[in-house]
Amino acid sequence: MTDTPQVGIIMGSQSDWPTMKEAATLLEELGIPYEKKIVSAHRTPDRLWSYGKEAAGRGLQVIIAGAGGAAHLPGMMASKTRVPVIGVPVQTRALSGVDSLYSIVQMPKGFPVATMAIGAAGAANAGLMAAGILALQDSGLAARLDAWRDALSASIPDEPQDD
Ligand code: RP5
Repeated sequence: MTDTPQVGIIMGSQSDWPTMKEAATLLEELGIPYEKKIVSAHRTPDRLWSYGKEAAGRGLQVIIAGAGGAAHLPGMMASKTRVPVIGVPVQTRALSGVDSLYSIVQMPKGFPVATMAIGAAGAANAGLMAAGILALQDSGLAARLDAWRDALSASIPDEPQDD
């Protein structure tokens, strides 16, 4: 997207993208400019450091950080910037993402990460959470988010159907 990004979607690996794409899809649907980057706590620590150092100055308002396994990316990013960090635990093969969840959710006092559910639903909700935060200062976005929520509610049938 060409507009200055308001949201940064970062992930530890290319393999996280199918999950994190859910967040990107929501941001696109709601017309929120974002960027997406691979930033690994373990493999590219210098990239993590400079991304965190520059985030606020570049105008990022929310960072969505997804990682799997020993998922230190969201917490390390929260230690480096005051921009709110939403953490997405990516589902893993070995431990089903419980490892990712535990790595992200138990932050020490002082450096919060708003932790979502494991996997695709968590990534989509991260996009919606970012939208809700930005909508506090943007009435146009607030209206689009309200309409999105109303459409979801309207799509739920009253009764279950046979297959
Ligand atoms: C983490 O290790 C990444 O966030 C990813 O979820 C996991 C596995 O990475 P790859 O080995 O697939 O690159 O750092």
